[in-house]
Amino acid sequence: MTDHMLTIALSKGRIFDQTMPLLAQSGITPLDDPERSRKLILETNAPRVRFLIVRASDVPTYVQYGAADLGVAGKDVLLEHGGAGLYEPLDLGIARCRLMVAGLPDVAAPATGRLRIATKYVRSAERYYASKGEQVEIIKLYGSMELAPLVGLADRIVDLVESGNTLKANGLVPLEHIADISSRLVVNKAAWKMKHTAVNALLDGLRAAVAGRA
Ligand code: PRT
Ligand code: MG
Repeated sequence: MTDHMLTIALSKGRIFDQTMPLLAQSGITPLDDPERSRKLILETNAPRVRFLIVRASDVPTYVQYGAADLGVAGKDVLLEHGGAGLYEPLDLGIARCRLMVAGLPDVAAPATGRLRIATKYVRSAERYYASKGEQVEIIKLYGSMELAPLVGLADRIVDLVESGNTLKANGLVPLEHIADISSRLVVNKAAWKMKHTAVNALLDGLRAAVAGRA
């Protein structure tokens, strides 16, 4: 195995698709397409750079523990992870969406008892309702949050909204805006020191690519 100078953790789908043009402008292109190849380690044209293909929510973990030097993760994922062991030096401005509270239209909060909130964003939801001074019951889900209010599992959901089509298709409406979300470059704190030259070169390339896009 070659001694890789930089290992970058990415998830398949929108983050990979939207990060590739930025990396390409910095001179880095993968030798395989992760949607077609089943490889989880992708070599690139740059002999000392490789990509790891991981679940979106696992990117901060790979970087935190130094299995990857850098990664690209949604702010939603970083808010849940907490950011331990990571620097977040660059907002890539990609995979934009909003973290929102949504629910059925014209449904009042229950007169008694706590509002039930279904979400996979437990920490963000807890923080949001705590900041409003509201006591709620958070119900952790791993996906298809939109279903929860339709079948009486929860009064509201906290989820990402992009076009709003998913909410609309399920008869839900956006109710409250919690945060604007985009994907961030994250760097392992040790790699930031030990591989500063390589990390900085990549960061400069990505910064220029992001600025050129704005
Ligand atoms: O799919 P997997 O379980 O592996 O992980 P993931 O769903 O976290 O990954 P992925 O690739 O779907 O999302 C990666 C990142 O993209 C997220 O962490 C966000 O930062 C960002 N992003 C941007 C989004 C969306 N837009 C988005 N629309 N992530 C998810 N969605 C989903 C949303 O959860 C909802 O179900 O799309 C639906 C809403 O879209 P609209 O257009 O119908 O409003
Ligand atoms: Mg997904």
